[in-house]
Amino acid sequence: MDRKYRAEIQPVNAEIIGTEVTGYAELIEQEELLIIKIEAQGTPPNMMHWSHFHGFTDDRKGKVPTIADDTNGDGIIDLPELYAVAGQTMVPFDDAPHNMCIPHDNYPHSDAEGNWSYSYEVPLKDLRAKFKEKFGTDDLQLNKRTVLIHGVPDTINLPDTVQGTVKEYGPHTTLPIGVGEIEEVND
Ligand SMILES: [Cu+2]
Repeated sequence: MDRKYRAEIQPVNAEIIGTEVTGYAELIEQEELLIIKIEAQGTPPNMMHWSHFHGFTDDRKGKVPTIADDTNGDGIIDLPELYAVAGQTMVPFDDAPHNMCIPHDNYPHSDAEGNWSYSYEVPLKDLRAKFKEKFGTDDLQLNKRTVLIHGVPDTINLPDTVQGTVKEYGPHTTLPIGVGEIEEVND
């Protein structure tokens, strides 16, 4: 039987980017496919946005961070502060989620209005195998994961206290701007 999940995306760091990121993600877990759909609004326009599901490997449920989670008090939730609350990066919403390759450019791009949508049908067998290789279990535990949208333009001035470098990508690419908690939907 299909299992259906949904996340309502909440704005994070809205004061920094000047717009509020909203939208939703829908995930349908079928026998052989994970069908993913994301609709995002209010993201900085005309740029790539890294997007993933995040989570913990110790059964904790990932949460949307609040300003209370800004542990270094610089007024910004950066990637390390996000990890502590929403969990680490797990599966990308890119051109091959089942490869679980994170640092690259093949992520959704926002239009001139700051909107974008994403859809993908992921082969579950491949995704579970890769997930097990990386995290030691093939149980995706989708109802404990968070949906993340990242990315602000380089023109936004970020203080030196903001961390979050992944390979050649800096804090502008990885800055969290929208987070949603994935819940199972029964309808
Ligand atoms: Cu992420």
